[in-house]
Amino acid sequence: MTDPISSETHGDIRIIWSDNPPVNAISAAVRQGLVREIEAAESDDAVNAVVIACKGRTFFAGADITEFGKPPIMPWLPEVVDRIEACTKPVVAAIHGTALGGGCEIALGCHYRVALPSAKMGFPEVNLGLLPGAGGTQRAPRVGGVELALQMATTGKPISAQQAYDHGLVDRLIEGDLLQHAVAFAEEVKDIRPLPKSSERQDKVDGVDPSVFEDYKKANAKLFRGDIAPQANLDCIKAATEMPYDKGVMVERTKFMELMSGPQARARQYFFFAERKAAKIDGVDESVEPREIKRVGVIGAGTMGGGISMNFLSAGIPVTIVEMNQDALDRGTGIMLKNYQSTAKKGRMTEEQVGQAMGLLKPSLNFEDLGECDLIIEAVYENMDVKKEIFTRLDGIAKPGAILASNTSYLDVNEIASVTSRPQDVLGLHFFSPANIMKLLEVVRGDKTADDVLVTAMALAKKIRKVAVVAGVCYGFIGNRMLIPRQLQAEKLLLEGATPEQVDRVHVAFGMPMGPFQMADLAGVDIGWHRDPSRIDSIRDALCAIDRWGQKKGAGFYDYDENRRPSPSEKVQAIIDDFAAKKGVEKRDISDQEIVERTLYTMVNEGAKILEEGKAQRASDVDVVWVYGYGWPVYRGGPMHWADAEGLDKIVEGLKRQESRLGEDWSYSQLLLDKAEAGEKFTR
Ligand code: T1G
Repeated sequence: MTDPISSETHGDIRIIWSDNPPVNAISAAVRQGLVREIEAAESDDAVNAVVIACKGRTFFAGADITEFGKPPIMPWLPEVVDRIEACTKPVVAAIHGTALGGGCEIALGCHYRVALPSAKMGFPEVNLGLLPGAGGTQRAPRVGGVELALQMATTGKPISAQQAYDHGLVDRLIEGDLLQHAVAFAEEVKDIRPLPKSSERQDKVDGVDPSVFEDYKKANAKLFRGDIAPQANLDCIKAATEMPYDKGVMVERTKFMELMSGPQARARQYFFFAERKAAKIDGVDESVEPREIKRVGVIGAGTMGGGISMNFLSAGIPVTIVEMNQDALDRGTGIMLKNYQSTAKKGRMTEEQVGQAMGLLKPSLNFEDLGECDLIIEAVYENMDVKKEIFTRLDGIAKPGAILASNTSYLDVNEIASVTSRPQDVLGLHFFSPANIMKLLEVVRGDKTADDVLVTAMALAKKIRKVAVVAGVCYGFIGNRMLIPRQLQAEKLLLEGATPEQVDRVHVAFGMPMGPFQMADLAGVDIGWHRDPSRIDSIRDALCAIDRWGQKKGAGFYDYDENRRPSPSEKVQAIIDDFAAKKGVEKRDISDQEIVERTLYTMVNEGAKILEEGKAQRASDVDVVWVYGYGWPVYRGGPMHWADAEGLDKIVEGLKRQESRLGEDWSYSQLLLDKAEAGEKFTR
């Protein structure tokens, strides 16, 4: 293993280099090398100042997460940062790329910081269920002020070099060659004493009104719901305003260790790698090249078609969008423009960028225009006959090598592919609504889908900033298939005595953004409805039959006021009671735990079936789908990681407890039973 740390000398300035691709993670070797080189520079009389810089694409991007959970290797990072700060000669951090976590802390341990304008600094530890554990919660407020430190540490969002400079976290922004200017800066400051030590600064932490912290928490309440790390970060920064550095840093260490040993940090660190693993396709050689996608065709300018198109337009990829009539086309493109303009109004894109994006859009009523596209995505009515008719036409129009994708959310992609002469070029691209916002993309691999088509889809997903997960062909793929048992049990629970509010409350308390019935009302109670008001086989049918299709109709499982605020509906309760009476279902008290077991444990069982049928590549992919597609709380890692944390034996026990109520179609996943029996886990 080559030593990632080296040094060179320019005149009387020592440069300490880190070269630890891909992101200069601060591994044990990096930590050991930094201490070695700082001590060497300090004892070398020919050296009057030091620059710490990184090769490759970024300054240190943080501690090496792969070391977490393993026996610590000395020196640990706090010691390294303190050693840099204690150096008797000035140390300058030369920052490019993303100085994150421990990388930001190393920079703060330096006496000075210079950065490229394109650089970013941040404390993403909170996204790992942690806090900056190498003095960052004490140094950042001392150098950048309490407000900035709170924002960085509790949100995990990086700040620009300009913002860092404006708040004093960076001493100079460098236009041009970073190293050359960093050495020049070191020359300028080499004789200045006393050395500016972040840990000794008090001006920005003395006399801070404690109400700042309560106010911040009130203004950012969402951050503090569920996740425990944001509060710990706030507490440490508050400590920086109440006690000297050496006491505050003990508070930081105590809280860091508490978080590190807790289930939320474990879940978030698991998820960090789960998300990256999802991008890998088992069994496809890394050498398989993606096809070039210069123009995308979208069939259907409805909510999905418009949202899907926006993803490509925003990534600078031209789109030809096709509709059946001018009204539908105008309505669809109008909504796309309105969405862009509201984004621009929020300052998240400029008017010019709106113009650029819309300038790449080619609306058309002519199906033949799709002949110029390299990827064509069908986003029309969820009906197999309609889709088959479209793919039959596409087969005759699309150019050779064009990829033909369906945005279907449930239907059989193999059956759709079977009407074409090119099933190897067909797959599913299941976007989640709203398609221009939701990050999840299920890439549905047909039996005949070619490897390079799959590789193209995964590469394109990254380009349009989606988190893609490969799914096999089955009804509902991964996410929606696991919704089925959840919704089935949720509706059965209503007949047995639970209310929509109770079921939803249990799910929101668990950490979901909304419960099954709130979600049904938002997405549309009529999704998948057979449209026959005379046929009433379920509570859903009964609601659809009287136009209670959800928020869009002002009523669904809940009543809604003009601001779409939900309230329990007596009418719905009457429908439920009537239905229960007709079915002869006895009402009884339902415990919250029963709701968890019948809706969440059955989801885990379905996830296990998806795995045993090979419809997901790995358990962590199932978790990525549920976090990004449905808002499963990351601090619980995802359904399969959560099940592991609960204990699979406990999951099986719970299901057995509920078995008599789960319905005649209920069956156990053999994989779940086997793993529970063997004391194994899904996600380790
Ligand atoms: N440790 C180990 N590996 C890492 C890593 C890290 N910190 N960051 C990235 N990688 C790997 C990643 O798994 C992937 O590997 C490859 O690098 C490229 O990453 C004490 C405790 C820097 C913005 O949380 O946010 O410091 O899949 O695909 O999209 O206070 O990586 O190729 O095998 O994400 O260009 C705090 C985490 C740590 C930053 C680049 N730091 N990383 O994004 O590439 S905790 C973080 C990122 C800490 C101290 C505390 C991103 C990135 P592979 P990538 P990218």
